[in-house]
Formats: sequence, structure tokens, C-alpha cells
Amino acid sequence: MAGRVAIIGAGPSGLAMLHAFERARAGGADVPELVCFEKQSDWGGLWNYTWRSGLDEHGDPCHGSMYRYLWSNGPKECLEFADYTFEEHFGRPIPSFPPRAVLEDYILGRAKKSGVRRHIQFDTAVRWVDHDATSDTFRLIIEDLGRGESREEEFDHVVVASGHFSVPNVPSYPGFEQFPGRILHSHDFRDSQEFAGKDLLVVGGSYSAEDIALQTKKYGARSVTISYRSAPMSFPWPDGIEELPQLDRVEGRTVHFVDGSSRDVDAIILCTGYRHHFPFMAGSLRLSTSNVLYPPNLYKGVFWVDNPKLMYLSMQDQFYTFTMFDAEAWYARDYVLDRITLPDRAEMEKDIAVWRAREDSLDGPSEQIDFQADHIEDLLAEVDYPAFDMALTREHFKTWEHHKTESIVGYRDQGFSSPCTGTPAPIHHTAWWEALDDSQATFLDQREKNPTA
Ligand code: FAD
Ligand code: NA7
Repeated sequence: MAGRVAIIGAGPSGLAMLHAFERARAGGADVPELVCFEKQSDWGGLWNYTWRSGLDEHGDPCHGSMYRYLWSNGPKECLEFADYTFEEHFGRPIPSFPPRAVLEDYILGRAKKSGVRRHIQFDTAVRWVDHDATSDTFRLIIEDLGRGESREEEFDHVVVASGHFSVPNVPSYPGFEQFPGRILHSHDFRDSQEFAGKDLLVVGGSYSAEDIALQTKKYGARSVTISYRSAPMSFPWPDGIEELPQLDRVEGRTVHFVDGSSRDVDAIILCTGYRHHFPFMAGSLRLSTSNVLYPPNLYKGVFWVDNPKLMYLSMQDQFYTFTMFDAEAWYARDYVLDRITLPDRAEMEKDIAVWRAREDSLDGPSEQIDFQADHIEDLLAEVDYPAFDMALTREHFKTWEHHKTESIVGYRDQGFSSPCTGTPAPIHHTAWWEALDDSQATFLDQREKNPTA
């Protein structure tokens, strides 16, 4: 097939896109030229851990937001690739909540198997994308970061898979300027051990606040106060973690909350979320959204309504991750391969409006999980992605939510069954709250603490 497809980013979404095309090629399809641009020197996106924060080695804002000792915060069974199971990769069932390095190994395992690395240009940043109506092509300005050289290239389709958890949303509160300790965003947080023995303020009421509060306490923080803006998470926190309402002001090292309470702290970690930030997209092509389950202007959550030859992957807030990226990638691929025809613009807008109105009416995590599962099933209904038990993943997510409300330090000690193979996951040898070593070797060593296994 003639034509060129540009894929921006070689994280899990970009790799899903490349893999989807390779699957079609293996099935005999004529696939257009694929070029994936990745500004980092290796693949894996956020899962490619870096100790760097602030600027990367090229002077660009550092992409990485992951930190040491990060373990999966959802059951791995809800993100399993239906065409490359955990059992296939590891040769046996493994526990449900792996540390970062284990998940990275799994993601890269499939990418290696399908041989997609040859399509990726590393240390290569996309600096600009616009569209030429006359030729109906996209013009990309690309920088080879190693050589410091820029060039222009033309493509027929563009897939933006650059992620949206890398550019921090950084609020300020009165008194921050005079605070005598460190104030950082979770994007720059790397190692909990830095905060051992300290009193911390964590600002935010979502996944990062929850996990970083637990992490820092686990690795020895003296106390952690979480400040929420809208609603408390209200998990059964272990001793030494408490939730207070919104921050009002800071005086010296004393932080004051809107209910009149105050605490003395040594450091402040802003877990205040991220911005969808695409400075490399021309204004008319640039997605502008907050972190929602159904962003505006994206038909099927993927196609830019003004010009569906431009596609965005994984721009949703995420319960489902790799499964959703696959569903979106398969659908995008089939559009590029002319296997799927999209409706006219009015129909696309009508469909988006229905999804977005439904999102506005959702009440709580259970309905949000079903909403995202419905989005995925809507896509999978029209593509040849291998079958798996999607209903089971919905059930798993709801059970997981329940486990979290029962024990926020213990939910990772549960095991779930695979929606692809049906195999139940073994329980990890060490309770997560006690497990300080997150290396792949220790995680996979089922004889650890159980020499007879
Ligand atoms: P990313 O992983 O962000 O990858 C995007 C890639 O695009 C990067 O490699 C980047 O360098 C590249 N790129 C960006 N801009 C350009 C450009 N202009 N030119 C060239 N290349 C570019 N998900 C889970 O499933 N389980 C978890 O436990 C989990 N924990 C998380 C913890 C944290 C702290 C964060 C921030 C996220 C977590 N996630 C988790 C969600 C995470 O978003 C997804 O797992 C996944 O990494 C998203 O993949 P992606 O490819 O869309 O984006
Ligand atoms: P989220 O899930 O987007 O949440 C951001 C949180 O930050 C949310 O609770 C916001 O409060 C809070 N926030 C935003 N601005 C402020 C200000 N000004 N003051 C106080 N609190 C604020 O981002 P996360 O980083 O938690 O999670 C993103 C991903 O990283 C996720 O996939 C995880 O797996 C890891 P609100 O509730 O809107 O009042």
C-alpha cells in the first residue's frame, strides 16, 4: 500500500500502533510505510525509567514521571494483551500487581516479538505538525537530537501517541515562595528514601497522591498529610497518613488548611495531575482537553473530527491501559488500511456528544469503569483483535476498587484470574507493604520466603 504513516512516540500506545500494523502484515495485508519518532533514546515511554527530572539530556522537558518502587496500581489482568499473555511472556502465571520493571519487560516482550523496533527513529523529536490542504498531506518538522539537525517530511496519516502524563499541572498557594523546604511535583518525584524521617504534605486527591503518600510512608517518612481539593479519598490509611481539606496558605514550614487546621512539614509534593500539552501540533490540529474519559473532538476517542487522518491514541483518563491502547490502535489501523469507513462529520460529532453527555452523568468509579469498558468494546466490535473475557475485566476492576476501600496497603496482595487464559494469579510471596525490593528477580522468585514452592 502506498503512503506513509507517522507515529509520534514509542511508549505503550505507539508500540500498540506499530504492533497492530505488523499483525495485519503477518496476515497478508499491504501495509504503508511506518515511521515512529521517539525523542528518548529507548522505547517504553513512561515505563522506561529515568533518574532524570527537570530537563532531559537534550535540554527538553523530561518525559519520565515514574519513580522507583512503583508497582502496578491496577490488576495486570485488566491490561493483558489478548495476543501476548503474561503466561506466554513469563512462561508461568505471575502475581497480579507487578513492579514497574516487570511490566516494562512484558510490554517490550511483545514489541520485540513482532519486530517493530526497525520502524523507530530514537533521539528524534517531532517539533511541528501541520496539514497542507492542497496535497492533503501532513508536514512534520523533525529534529535529530543527536546531530542537532532538523528536517521536514510529508505523511498521509499522523498518529499522536505522545502520552499525557508528562507535563505537570503546577498550582501555587500563598506562602510557597518562602517555604524553607523542597516543593516538587509528582512528575519530578523519583525516590521515597529521600523523605525518610520527614513530615510531608502531599497535595491532591487522586492516584498519584494516594500512591506517593503510601510509598513515602512505606520507605520511612515520619508523617504524611494529604490535602484534597474536592473530596477525600477516605481509604483506611495506615498510621501516620491523614487527609485534610484544601490548602489555604503556608507560613514558614507551617501549612494551613481551609478548615483552620495546620501542620508543620519539611517538604511539599504536588500530586496535582498533568496537562494534555501538544506544543508540536499546529493550533487547528491540537487536542485541548482536561483529563477525562471521553475527550472532545475525537471520534471513537481516536479520530480528529476536522481531519480523521490525524489520530490520537490513549488521550483518555485511564482505568484500562494497554487493552484500550490496543483497541484504539487496531481501529486506527483498520481505518488507515481502508477496512473501516468513518461516517461524515455531523455523524461523528453526534456520536461524540452522546458519549460525552453520558460521561457527565456518571456516578462513581463503577460507572466510570463500565463507560471505559464500553468504549473499548465499541471499538473491538469492528476489528479482528483476539477474543478475551472483557466482562471479567469489568468485574476485576470493581473488585479491585472494593479491595482498596477494605485495605489500601493490602489490595496489591490479592490475585485475579486472566481474562485471556483463565489461569488464576498466584499470590505474591511478600505482602506489598513489606516488600521493599521491587526488582524483577525478587518478584519472580516464587521460592522467596517459601523455599518449598
Ligand atoms: P507514554 O508512556 O507517556 O509514552 C509517550 C512517548 O512519546 C514517550 O516515549 C515520549 O518520549 C514520546 N514523545 C512525546 N512527545 C514526543 C515528540 N514530540 N516527539 C517524539 N516523541 C515524543 N498505567 C498502568 O497500566 N499501570 C500503572 O501502574 C500505571 N502507573 C502509572 C504511574 C505514573 C506515575 C504515571 C504518570 C502513569 C501511570 N500509568 C500506569 C499510565 C501510563 O500513562 C500508561 O501505562 C502508558 O505509559 C501510556 O502510554 P503512552 O504510550 O500513551 O504514553
Ligand atoms: P489526576 O488523576 O488527574 O488527579 C489530579 C489531582 O490533582 C486531582 O485530585 C485534583 O483535584 C488535584 N488538583 C489539581 N489541581 C489542584 C489544586 N490547584 N489544588 C489541589 N489539588 C489539585 O492525576 P494523578 O497524577 O493523580 O494521576 C495521573 C496518572 O498518574 C494516573 O494514571 C496514575 O495511574 C498515575 P480534584 O479532584 O480535581 O479536585
